Amino acid sequence: MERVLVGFGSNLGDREANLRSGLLMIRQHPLIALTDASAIYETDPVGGPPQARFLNACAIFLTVLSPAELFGHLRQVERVLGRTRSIVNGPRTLDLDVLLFGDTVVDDPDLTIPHPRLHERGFVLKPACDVAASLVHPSLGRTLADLLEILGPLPSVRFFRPCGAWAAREMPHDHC
Ligand code: PH2
Ligand code: MG
Ligand code: MG
Repeated sequence: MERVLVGFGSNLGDREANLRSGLLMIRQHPLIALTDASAIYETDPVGGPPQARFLNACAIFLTVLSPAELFGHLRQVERVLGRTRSIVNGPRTLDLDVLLFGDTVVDDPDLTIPHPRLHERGFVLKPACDVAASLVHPSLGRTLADLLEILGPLPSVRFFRPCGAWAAREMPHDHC
């Protein structure tokens, strides 16, 4: 059983509903259990064409799936929620990224774990630190809290809603 950190991003359609539906659909898999969810942050777009602001969030799951199996399930959820991949880094109804998969390092053409830009992105590290601040990045050897601190102030990442807004029920941690 591995502890995995998944990043959520949406900037198309009803962004909050997309995060909520994505989380519900991930949890419908019998071999995936949610253990914690971050607050939702509104973030300025990084890279890609000019586009709308994102909502970003992170969640921790426990699973016995392999990285490839988990990735396949996340891709399926993205597809059901209407994700198309016509523009690189373009607007998306829901983007689901495997950020960390325990201490596992994966370097395949279509799946890289830890996520290669995890440590550079405030819109990932800020929500990640709500739920995984003390986890150590397996190739950089630093905690996510350290990596967030290195980025300095992040005016482009703003608190939007508490975690109860998208992950209300059955959350074992009381910050929801
Ligand atoms: N995702 C990207 C590219 N740029 N910017 C923000 N603020 N949030 C994202 O989730 C995001 C992005 C590619 O996955
Ligand atoms: Mg992404
Ligand atoms: Mg992605």
